[in-house]
Amino acid sequence: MQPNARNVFAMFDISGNIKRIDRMKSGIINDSYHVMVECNGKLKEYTLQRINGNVFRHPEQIIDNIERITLHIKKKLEQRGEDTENRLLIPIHLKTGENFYRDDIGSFWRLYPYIDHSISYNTVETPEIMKMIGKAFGEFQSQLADFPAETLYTTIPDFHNTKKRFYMLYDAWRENSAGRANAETGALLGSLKEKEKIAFKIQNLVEKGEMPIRVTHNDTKSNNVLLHELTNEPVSVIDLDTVMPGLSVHDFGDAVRYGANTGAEDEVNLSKVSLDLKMYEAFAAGFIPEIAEGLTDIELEYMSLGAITMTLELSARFLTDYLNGDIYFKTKYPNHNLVRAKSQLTLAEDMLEKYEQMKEIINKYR
Ligand code: GN1
Ligand code: MG
Repeated sequence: MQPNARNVFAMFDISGNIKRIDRMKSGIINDSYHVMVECNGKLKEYTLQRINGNVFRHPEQIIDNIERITLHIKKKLEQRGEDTENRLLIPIHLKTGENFYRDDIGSFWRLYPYIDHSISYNTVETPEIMKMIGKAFGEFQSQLADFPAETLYTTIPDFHNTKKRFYMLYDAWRENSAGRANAETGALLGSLKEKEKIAFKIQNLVEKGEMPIRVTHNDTKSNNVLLHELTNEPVSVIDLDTVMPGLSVHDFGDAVRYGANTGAEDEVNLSKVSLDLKMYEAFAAGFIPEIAEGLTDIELEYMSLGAITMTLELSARFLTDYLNGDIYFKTKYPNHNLVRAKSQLTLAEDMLEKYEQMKEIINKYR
């Protein structure tokens, strides 16, 4: 049986009495709880999380990565005389000293301070907000520019290896374990396969050693940034589970894929899905100047292709999971992953039509 969040919380080195614990609506991988504690008449808040062990094979390595990354950022903020209170997800330790709790059924739990007075956006409404999200991810990357990437654990190997993602799709199709290989999924797969050449371009450059490897976030959805509730200035970048050596063009691309879509990631009505170039430009305007100093020409050249690549990759990942019987992403209804795969493919096709414009926009930042 799943242990109770209240009992798990009690293992951590926190004093005070729990006032309430609420399950939070969260990402599509982990489970999160908001915990409110009263200590000496003051209320304190925390985020308790159970890590999905199916996705992350070594949660203890993730927590280690996160602790080192957040302490590095803390030092950077202090050097610049910036406030570090209420903006860093530094893992809180157990009473026994470890930085995570492992329950009897093998689940891993971690505890963070809860960052208040901030908002995260599931859908980005305005270019102004999109620009701030870009700025947040850009700052994050620049704060970690001098972090030794090779000392981080690779929490999910080949996470953004687009070629492997496509090959996993082809395997899932052949294995057909959920009996979902049919004309509809076949057409979708065919459409992705047709775009292999463009989808594999960046990975081919990685293999030739032509793309700089940096410490990147790798899951740059808009809801992984906290902005100040009043000023919309970046407060913190969250969901650091996939922070590992990666590519700046992937961080750019994933953020655009998610936040610059005129429809939802899982939009059923495909006529609503397209790339909003204003949002795309706004993200670039926030992101690129923050990291511009360190960017190479090749990264600038492939920035827009990063968006197309990530969108095709996600379409392939969602379709793979659908063919495998929905074992990776949480789903809300039976063909949710299929809907996601179609919607992402539609977005990628629109991006391909707008590719020249996307490149021109990036050229403004050269
Ligand atoms: C997952 O859990 P969440 O929502 O932050 C996934 C991302 C996908 C995203 C698609 C570890 O992110 O790679 O882009 O869903 N995270 C992992 O919505 O696989
Ligand atoms: Mg998330």
